[in-house]
Amino acid sequence: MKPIYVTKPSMPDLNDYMKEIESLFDSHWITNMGQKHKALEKKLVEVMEISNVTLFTNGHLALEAAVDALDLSGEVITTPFTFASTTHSLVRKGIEPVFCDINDHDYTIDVDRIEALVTEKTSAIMPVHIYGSICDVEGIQKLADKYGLKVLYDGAHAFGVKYKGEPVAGFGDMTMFSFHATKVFNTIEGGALTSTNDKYKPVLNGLKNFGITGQNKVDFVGGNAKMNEFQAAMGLCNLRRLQSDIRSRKALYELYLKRLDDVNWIKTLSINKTVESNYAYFPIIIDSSHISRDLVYETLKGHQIYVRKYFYPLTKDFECYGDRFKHMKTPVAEHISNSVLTLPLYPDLTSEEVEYICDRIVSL
Ligand code: T4K
Repeated sequence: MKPIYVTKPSMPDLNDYMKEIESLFDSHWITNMGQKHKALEKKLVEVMEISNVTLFTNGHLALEAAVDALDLSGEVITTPFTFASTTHSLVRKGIEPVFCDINDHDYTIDVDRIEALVTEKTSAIMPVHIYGSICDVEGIQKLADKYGLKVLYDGAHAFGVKYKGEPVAGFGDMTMFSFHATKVFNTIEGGALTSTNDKYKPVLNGLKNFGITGQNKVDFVGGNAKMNEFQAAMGLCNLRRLQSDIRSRKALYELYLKRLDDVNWIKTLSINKTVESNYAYFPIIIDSSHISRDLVYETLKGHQIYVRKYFYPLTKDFECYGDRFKHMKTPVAEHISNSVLTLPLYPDLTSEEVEYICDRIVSL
């Protein structure tokens, strides 16, 4: 058996990609919002069923641009059970993250705990659609409306997901999607911001291109976060395999469920009936009274199965933050973070490999 990693990026057929990039070798226009960038943005407006899509070179810089575009300041209520990017995007912009706990069924923000964290300094809520689980968008919007707060979703994992039949790209003031190599849809590195509000698109275009709004005009103190043409070409090719990729993921997800759902020391992630999933991740929660999470991790590693502890440690406990956030208690997030493993899941994974992984796990 070859080593099995937690994920393996979807890649198009080489000839398909060569055909897609051929014109770039004629035009020599390889970045700065060229034809491929335009074509991908247009296609994503269709696929994501949303009026405004702005592409970025990666998801993280998209998040930072969103913080600027929404003019966030003071405190933002968010969760620590996430990738470094979510918390860093706030701290790097001089904002104080205020950590709310998560719920223990789909690991998204616990809406019932948000209100107690609102202060005069709160400018927004930044929840995470973790693993592609969709937050309680109605409950969050209700609170945002009550206190006049912005809502910025970190939807890095939620590309293509629908909630009650609605595309997830349209909730809140803005949503960020990551198109990193490890995601359900990738542009190698890449990301996008979506919004139903037309006013943000020109601002975001400025923020990702030095604030340049015309040849002799610079309106914003923007940075550089443009997606290049080779990334966009990869995206155009990968969109053509998206539906079959999601079908393959679903079949493997269901096989994992069949094998692991009845194991009494493992809790799997139940997909809410209101959610049309993209099957991005397969997290399991290990009952430590049976076996420690780290022993499962190490044992699988011994079989060359490289599962990951997404997401451990909590971002608020990162060394770079020292004791700064230690006083903010999030016991559910702490428990999940100490007990979670994400198993390999990607379209090229075979059912035999899933059976092999499950055989190793259930024998523990
Ligand atoms: N918000 C959330 C909630 C996120 O999860 C992320 C990113 C972001 C924001 C920021 O979005 P981006 O700026 O990244 O667009 C990986 C990804 O790099 C990261 O995008 C992702 N979340 C995070 C959950 O996973 P690492 O540090 O775990 O990656 P790495 O290099 O260890 O790769 C994981 C596995 O993937 C490897 O063991 C093997 C496989 N792999 C990876 C790469 C890069 C490949 O087979 N080929 C590859 O090219 O962060």
